[in-house]
Amino acid sequence: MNNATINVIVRFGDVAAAVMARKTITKMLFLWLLLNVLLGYVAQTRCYQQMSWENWDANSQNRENELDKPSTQPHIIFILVDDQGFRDVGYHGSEIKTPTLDRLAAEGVKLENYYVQPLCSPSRSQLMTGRYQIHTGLQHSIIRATQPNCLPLENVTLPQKLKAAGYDTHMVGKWHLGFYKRGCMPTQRGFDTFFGSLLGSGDYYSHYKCDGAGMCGYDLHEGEEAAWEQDLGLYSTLMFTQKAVSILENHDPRRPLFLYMAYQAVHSPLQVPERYLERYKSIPNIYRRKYAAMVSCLDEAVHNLTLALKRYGYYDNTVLVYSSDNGGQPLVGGSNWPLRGSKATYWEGGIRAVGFVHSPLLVKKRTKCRALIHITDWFPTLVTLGEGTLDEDMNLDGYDVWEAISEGRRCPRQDILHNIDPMYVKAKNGSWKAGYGLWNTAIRAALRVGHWKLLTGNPGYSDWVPPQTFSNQMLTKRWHNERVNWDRGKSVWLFNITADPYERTDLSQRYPLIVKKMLMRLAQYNRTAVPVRYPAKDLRSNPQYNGGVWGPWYKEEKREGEREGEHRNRETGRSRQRYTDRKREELEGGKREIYQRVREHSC
Ligand SMILES: [Ca+2]
Repeated sequence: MNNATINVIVRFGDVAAAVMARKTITKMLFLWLLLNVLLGYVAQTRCYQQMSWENWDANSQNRENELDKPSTQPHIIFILVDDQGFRDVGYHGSEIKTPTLDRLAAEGVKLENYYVQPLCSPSRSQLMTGRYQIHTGLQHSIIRATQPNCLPLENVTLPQKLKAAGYDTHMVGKWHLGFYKRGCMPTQRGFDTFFGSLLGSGDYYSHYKCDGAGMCGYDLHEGEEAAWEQDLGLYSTLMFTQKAVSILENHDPRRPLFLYMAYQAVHSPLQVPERYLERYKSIPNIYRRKYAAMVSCLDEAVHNLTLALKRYGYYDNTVLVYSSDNGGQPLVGGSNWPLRGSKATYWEGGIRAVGFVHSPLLVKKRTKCRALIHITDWFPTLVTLGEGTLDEDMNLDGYDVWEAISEGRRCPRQDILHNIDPMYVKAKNGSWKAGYGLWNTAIRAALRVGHWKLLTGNPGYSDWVPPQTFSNQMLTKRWHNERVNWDRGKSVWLFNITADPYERTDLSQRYPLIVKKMLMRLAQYNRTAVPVRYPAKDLRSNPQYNGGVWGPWYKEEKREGEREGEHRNRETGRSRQRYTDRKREELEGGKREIYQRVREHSC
């Protein structure tokens, strides 16, 4: 092969290589373009899908649904009844008919080992704070109308905690936690609104309350003012229910609601619309008959309240708690039979209460909860249910008992300090010696640990009182004779409450070691007690200095803007006083019927 031939072959090879390279580039270019077209289509399709009106509508609907969605926080309706005795509900074998309470309890969870305090202010203070009386300074008696005293302001309250968790908080009914200065009023302690009385045991129609001679005044309030304009002279059970229904009607059920419904009923004075009395003609004792009628009216009120919960769209997401604040008072018709003692005592009749939870949100319904539950437990239980926060430095005495109630799980509470009251009249027979040098048994105290209950000092009226004791029927003397003979001279008692719920067999002599252990526990608790707050009567509290109205009398907290209002108040004070005087005259003259004529269709 000559050189010319070789050159031709080389040139041909270069051309071929060049042609091959161009084809490859063209192919790659084509594939790149194809890929771009495909990606563009996909992107365009996705974009179209995102921006279509249908999808836009659906998305915006989802966002709205998110806003419309009911809160996961349940509505909390807490019904606190005044002085309803352990026996005074149908399902505890009472002759009093309470079909609503029976049904609500039967469909929910009956609390059959449930404890409160023996008096109004103590129970209410523990409900509001989740703390024992020895930790708030309210361990003695009640907060009296004339005392410059109230639930100490350093305590965070249940409505404050729920409010911080996003709840709207409303209170209707009886406060009884002090009002001597503005900062003590319910609307300053966590409630958005308040309609009710600051004290207890006022007239059910005129809402007029006397606390000793010359200390009389009007006690119905809207917020922090006297509710003169709103007062139609209605029976309070009916009036408070109407107010609660109005709150439910005007509140948005998508927002969590806390309604504290603290009925004046069924505390004395024994007043009730006539038609409820007709059901109890067969009860010979007039006190018991009136009391029974008052309970029936209350039962109807709770019925109307639950109807409103359903009507206005709350019911499915509601936890309703029902509780009495202390035991019944047999002298005015109440009954704790067969429990021992009564209101104001540390016997079971004073502190073991009617209570139940009704809610579609309960896991196990139609059951009885026999776990030890105490009124301080509502604070952590309800704050946790409401998705609120519990800080460790709150030093709560209550436990979250929701799982014990709702699912029947083990209850975290194993004991209850019923109280230590160092101011109560000392028991004559009490001594350090009787308390093995561990405790002065002259001091009034009561402690529960598991099945055991220990009492020291003077626990209070200790008889067992059958419901008809004060009737005009013949009674056996058996129950009355039992008490005085074998209780005289004692200052320590020990009972196994599970085996002996009626406290008939004192075991303190048989089990001295258990007594000693429990006395040591009392002493331990006592080391954590704060000083008792029980100030002397302050005559400046007299309503005559406040336009005839019970209300704050410490003026130093007045805001600048209120100065102007003071002049107006002085001006209107006289006319209010005239109004108050007229009401008193009407009452004293037996003219209550003018109030009773006002519509009383239903409680
Ligand atoms: Ca009470």
